[in-house]
Amino acid sequence: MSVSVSEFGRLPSGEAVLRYTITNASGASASLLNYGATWQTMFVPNRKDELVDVVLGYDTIDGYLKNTMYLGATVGRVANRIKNARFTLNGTEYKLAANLGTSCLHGGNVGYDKKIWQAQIDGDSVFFSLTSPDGDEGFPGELSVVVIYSLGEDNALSIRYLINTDQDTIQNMTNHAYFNLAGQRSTVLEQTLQIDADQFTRIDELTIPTGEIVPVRNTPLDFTKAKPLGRDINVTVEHIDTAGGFDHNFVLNHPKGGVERVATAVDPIGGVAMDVYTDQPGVQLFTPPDFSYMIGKGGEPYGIRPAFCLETQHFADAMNNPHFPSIVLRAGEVFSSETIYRFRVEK
Ligand code: FUC
Repeated sequence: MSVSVSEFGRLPSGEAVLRYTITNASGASASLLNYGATWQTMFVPNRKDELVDVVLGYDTIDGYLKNTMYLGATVGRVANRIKNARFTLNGTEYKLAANLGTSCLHGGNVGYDKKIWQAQIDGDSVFFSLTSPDGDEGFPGELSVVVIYSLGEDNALSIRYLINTDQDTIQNMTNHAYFNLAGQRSTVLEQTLQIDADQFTRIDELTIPTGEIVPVRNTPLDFTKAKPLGRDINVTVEHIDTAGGFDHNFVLNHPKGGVERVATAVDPIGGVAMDVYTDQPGVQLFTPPDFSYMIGKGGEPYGIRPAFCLETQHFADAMNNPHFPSIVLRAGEVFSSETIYRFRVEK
């Protein structure tokens, strides 16, 4: 196992953006940027033993500066939508930056995805830390965040979060990797997905939770048995059409609690499989319709149905739905969570 560091580019301010690459003994590797604590590459072997880069991204910092889709970024302080960009905590209403219509999306105008993080190599891991000031995008309390990426010899990338605050606040962070298990330029429609979730949180036409927790059974959101992503992606129920594809939070079954396998995706052609493990209660499945406007790695545009995201997190808009698991972090408490994306070859 080795960790190397190089300059990836410079911000308009002249500040250097650094790239950290962790490589294991078999040659699999993960690259991470201190800009947005971003997961930039993940090279893993396929059935022919070729190394395939299974996360979408850019070769230059310019791509990331123009990136409005959070490719590989660490998202915070609160992932996904907060309805009407406001919430109430301890009897006080907080107004947040509204950067998606009237909602606050992925932390506001300048979320953690657009910040330079402090980075440190520790053994086989890269630690990224960030201090988010009191009032950042409207959120109360100074939040201290550490995100730790580690690569195992078993081709598993672990992402750990350690978060604390000096005042009661809310937090719900995730990583926004876009996966394509076949590599950079094909559709993911044939790739199969299984999610261990018997329920999902219903959304409205603006992709905001209605508050209902609904069984997946007899709906296109039934991924309890593996099925190709393309099978039900064009249906007109559960706002799959208005969302442009899947953009839904699944309520994970978590039979044992703790960090456990919650989803598996497979590319039947190349054979790359990915198991997702987490202790989080939910996972947002997002399948963007069309990235052909986006020039990705290799200087070529991405296309139609280019990837899927499995963003492990608490449920969207939890503060405005008190029956959802709480995202409140109290002063002095430490929130700790882990998600692992483990890659293997299916014979
Ligand atoms: C996902 C989705 C959102 C949004 C964003 C870029 O998290 O849930 O709808 O489009 O990605």
